[in-house]
Amino acid sequence: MPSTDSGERIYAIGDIHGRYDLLQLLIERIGEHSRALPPVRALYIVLIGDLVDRGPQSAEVLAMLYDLQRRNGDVIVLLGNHEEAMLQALDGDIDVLRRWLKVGGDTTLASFGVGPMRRDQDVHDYLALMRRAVPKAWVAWLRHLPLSVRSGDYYFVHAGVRPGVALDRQVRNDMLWIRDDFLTDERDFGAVVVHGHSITRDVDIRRNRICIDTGAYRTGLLSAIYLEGEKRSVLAVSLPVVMAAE
Ligand SMILES: [Mn+2]
Repeated sequence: MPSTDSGERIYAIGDIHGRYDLLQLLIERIGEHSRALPPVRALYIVLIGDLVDRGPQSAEVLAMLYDLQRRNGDVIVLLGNHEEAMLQALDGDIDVLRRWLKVGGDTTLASFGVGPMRRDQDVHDYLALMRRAVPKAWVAWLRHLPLSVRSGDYYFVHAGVRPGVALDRQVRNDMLWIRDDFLTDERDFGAVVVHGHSITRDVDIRRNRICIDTGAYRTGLLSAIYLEGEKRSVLAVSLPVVMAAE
């Protein structure tokens, strides 16, 4: 059986995508779960990335995690491809900005009080509105989020890894975006890869990887996996699906 580093209790939470309500519930559930266990040397909560976009409350999700991880170093937030797109859009990459707005960036901006871009609006004026709406401290924090973290036989990353490449040689683009080449590969990757990015109905536990993205924004189901030594179990919370206002 794979194992975490000794004395480490880890809860890894899947893609949140603006579902602040589910994140709050799951953090409460994790607290109850952990309090019922014997004391442990170290407890970590790992967020697997894709905090923002699609669901209605991205600003609230960022506020909560920014505060939590400032007060408590045991919260580890990994970068997802949606945070990457948001950062590149804020940096002024207009092509990425236009693409990002179509994959849920519009709802993220709405949660910051920025309405849709008007047809007659200059894209640079719109960019200026965006930059004013998103707190600078949050942007700086997002910019420095790590891509991966490891404990014992487990390796945590947003999308996955390139099969056949050592874990310490993985490249950013694969770690944030890879799908089929990773998902269909049954080889040992050098550790059990815990990832999100590709939605499955339930937490999908395989020999070489564990997918924890249960599509919260469209299923109303947010999942986490608990890992401690050789122990593991799934925690999940669900609420009705909330579509962002158009
Ligand atoms: Mn993703």
